[in-house]
Amino acid sequence: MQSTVTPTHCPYCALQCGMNLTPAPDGTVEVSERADFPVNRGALCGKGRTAAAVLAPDVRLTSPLVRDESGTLVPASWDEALDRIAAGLGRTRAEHGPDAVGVFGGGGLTNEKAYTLGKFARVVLGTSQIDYNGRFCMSSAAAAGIKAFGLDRGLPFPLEDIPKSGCVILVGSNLAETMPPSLRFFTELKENGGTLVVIDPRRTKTAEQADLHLAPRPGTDLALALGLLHLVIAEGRVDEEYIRERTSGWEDARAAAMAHWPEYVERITGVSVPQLRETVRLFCEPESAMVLTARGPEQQSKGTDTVGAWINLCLATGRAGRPRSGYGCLTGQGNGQGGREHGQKADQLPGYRKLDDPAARAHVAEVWGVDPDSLPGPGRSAYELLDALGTDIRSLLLMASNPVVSAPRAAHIEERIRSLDFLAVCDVVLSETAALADVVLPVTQWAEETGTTTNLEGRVLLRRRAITPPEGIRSDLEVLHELAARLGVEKGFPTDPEEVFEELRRASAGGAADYSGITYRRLAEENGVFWPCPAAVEAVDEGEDALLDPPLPGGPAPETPDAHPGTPRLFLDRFATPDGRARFVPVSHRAIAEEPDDEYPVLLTTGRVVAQYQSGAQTRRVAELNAAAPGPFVELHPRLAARLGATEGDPVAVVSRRGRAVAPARITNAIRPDTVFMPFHWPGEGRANTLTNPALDPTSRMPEFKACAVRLEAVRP
Ligand SMILES: Nc1nc2c(c(=O)[nH]1)N[C@H]1C(S)=C(S)[C@@H](COP(=O)(O)OP(=O)(O)OC[C@H]3O[C@@H](n4cnc5c(=O)[nH]c(N)nc54)[C@H](O)[C@@H]3O)O[C@H]1N2
Ligand SMILES: Nc1nc2c(c(=O)[nH]1)N[C@H]1C(S)=C(S)[C@@H](COP(=O)(O)OP(=O)(O)OC[C@H]3O[C@@H](n4cnc5c(=O)[nH]c(N)nc54)[C@H](O)[C@@H]3O)O[C@H]1N2
Ligand code: SF4
Ligand SMILES: [Mo]
Repeated sequence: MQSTVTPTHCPYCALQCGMNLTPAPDGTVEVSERADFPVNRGALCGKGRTAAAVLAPDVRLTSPLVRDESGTLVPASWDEALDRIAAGLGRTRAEHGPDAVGVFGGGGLTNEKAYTLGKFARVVLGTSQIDYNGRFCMSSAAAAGIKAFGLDRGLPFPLEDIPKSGCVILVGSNLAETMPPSLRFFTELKENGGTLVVIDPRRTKTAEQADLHLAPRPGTDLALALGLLHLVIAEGRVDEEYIRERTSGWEDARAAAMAHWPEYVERITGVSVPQLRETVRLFCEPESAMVLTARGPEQQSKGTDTVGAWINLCLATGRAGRPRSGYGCLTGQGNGQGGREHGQKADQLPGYRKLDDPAARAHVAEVWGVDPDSLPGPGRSAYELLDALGTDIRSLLLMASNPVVSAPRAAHIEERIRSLDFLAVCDVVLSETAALADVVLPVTQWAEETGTTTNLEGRVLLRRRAITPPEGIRSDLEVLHELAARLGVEKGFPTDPEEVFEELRRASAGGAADYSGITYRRLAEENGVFWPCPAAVEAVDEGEDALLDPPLPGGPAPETPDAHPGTPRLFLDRFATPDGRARFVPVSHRAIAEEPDDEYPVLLTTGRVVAQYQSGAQTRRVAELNAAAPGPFVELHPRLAARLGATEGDPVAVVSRRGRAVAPARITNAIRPDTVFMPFHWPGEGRANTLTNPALDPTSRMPEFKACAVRLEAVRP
């Protein structure tokens, strides 16, 4: 075993905080501060600090499991488990055709794994039916970003630009809990004289830091953004010159905003006209300003239009593609950004290429050594795929997601999963979804394998192997290699991550997310490289010259003086649209899919707490985190609690058209009286997703996690 300190990155969220790992003689690993990484400068949240606890053999899977004749999962050899998966998937394909085999991936997978999983689906299985949990995450922001800017990269600038801005509007992000080390950038913003506006139906830890907190009714952010744009126009704060020179489509967007009078917007959102005016003042007076969205406004059945409306606000005021200004999305999962670029998405090929673009198909087919016509077309989105399990889709290979806990309308999805002919799950722990599988494969984790991730800034990072994985565990790449071979494809599925990355570089070359100039060596020497990063400066199209930025300190390795420095800041000279202009999108307010009524009079919104991660599959196995956040709860206003006759800690039933969940009451003034909040980290009785509405955004296919109608019932303890 190596005994040196290995600098690497956290396994959890999209900040990808830098950390040092040191193996101890007893087989455990110590996580310690790594100060040289600019995103967290040594700081870690409790999840990152305790991440090594999930490496322990007593909480993780240590052997493949197969379901025996009595229906119990029992340990099996790798050969038996892999043979069973190949037989299960192969049988479905033979009997029902390739599209009856589904693949579901995750934004926690490294770029190498996401790339290989997408290739495996299209080349080995020949199925179009692949999607991933990122659909539930930032797909609305991605769709809006592509419409407006021609490109989707979470933040178009490094986090270190935030303190230099004049004002930041944070829409539906609770980053004090979801990305704690990033709070520092906002504290520095205020120290530098900038202001912070937070928009959240709850007065969260993040909202407590704000100069101004707006608490709209859940699901009304679209109206709110339109109301702000209306005031920008009415108060003569539009940047006409910028609009003329750098945008298109203003007239229609302007007309749509003019229909959203402040008083009308106040009625929809519950945010007062003076607060709207104050927001406009704070946003427009400084020389620079930013809007950052997270899941609050995005996880709505109109999330794409909502983000579009916030982008319109930025464009109308000349706050995009200029220094210290812009629109950005705070992505979520460890590789939420890279995971959406390299082909595990239903409509996508590596390099952020479109599966229905003949030139993209030809390019990738050549790298893969297959006939372009053999590549399937676009498939279903994540919820639609899960909803089709047991009917159109008979077998599923699932890697790095736990939909039994995290999918909307989860009881229905759980029932769909149970109705499959065959389910195989690769995971590090026996998640609630893995527990339903016919075969479970135990895979290596972050500290045990090398791979790249791309953080919320578009910074590609190298996670390094620091320890040897336990005997009997294999990597996701080894699994896909073995399955490909068993399904008749001997070549093209290497198990060495660097070899995969070398192929990914070629596949992504010339695409929107171009990684061709990035190598493992550069990543080891620099603190990450921002994409697009074409192979050499000469290779860049003239039209893309503008994407070139001055090198970051530490720039390309000296041995490769011609190397492209990467692109920390996007759009400074032109947007990534064909004419270089950003596009306004005309949008109008519409209601959420399920408005409260007499039977279901209260709004439910959902989200996260600092000590648990996602479906909790990993963090519920860490004692320190469980002590801090032991179980689900229903956050509600004293007025609602009084009406129920509930006091702090009493069990409360939350009932929607999809089901019923029970959890203890947490009574607080920090939430709107018409709204309750539940975190979604737990299975069982308190599972928030039993209640949520799978109404989908028409463009991004994002479900409406953030707003549905419920009623509350007192439960006799
Ligand atoms: N501790 C922790 N950190 C995480 C994660 C985790 O599970 N746990 N997950 C990671 C991932 S994958 C993601 S995507 C990010 C998510 O990061 P965030 O987006 O910050 O997390 P959420 O708690 O889902 O939602 C943020 C806020 O949106 C508010 N909200 C609810 N409805 C609305 C609405 O209609 N409008 C507005 N404006 N706000 C609303 C909620 O009250 C909540 O405070 O966090 C990442 N970091
Ligand atoms: N109600 C409600 N529901 C939500 C949300 C919400 O705000 N409200 N947010 C949504 C969002 S933004 C997201 S991102 C999803 C996330 O929800 P999930 O997709 O369920 O995410 P995780 O819980 O992170 O599941 C990842 C699983 O993969 C395993 N794993 C981790 N790393 C690896 C790896 O390298 N390989 C393999 N094979 N397995 C690995 C973990 O152990 C875990 O079991 O939830 C969504 N669901
Ligand atoms: S903020 Fe995110 S990346 Fe940083 S330590 Fe916490 S979970 Fe890990
Ligand atoms: Mo997410």
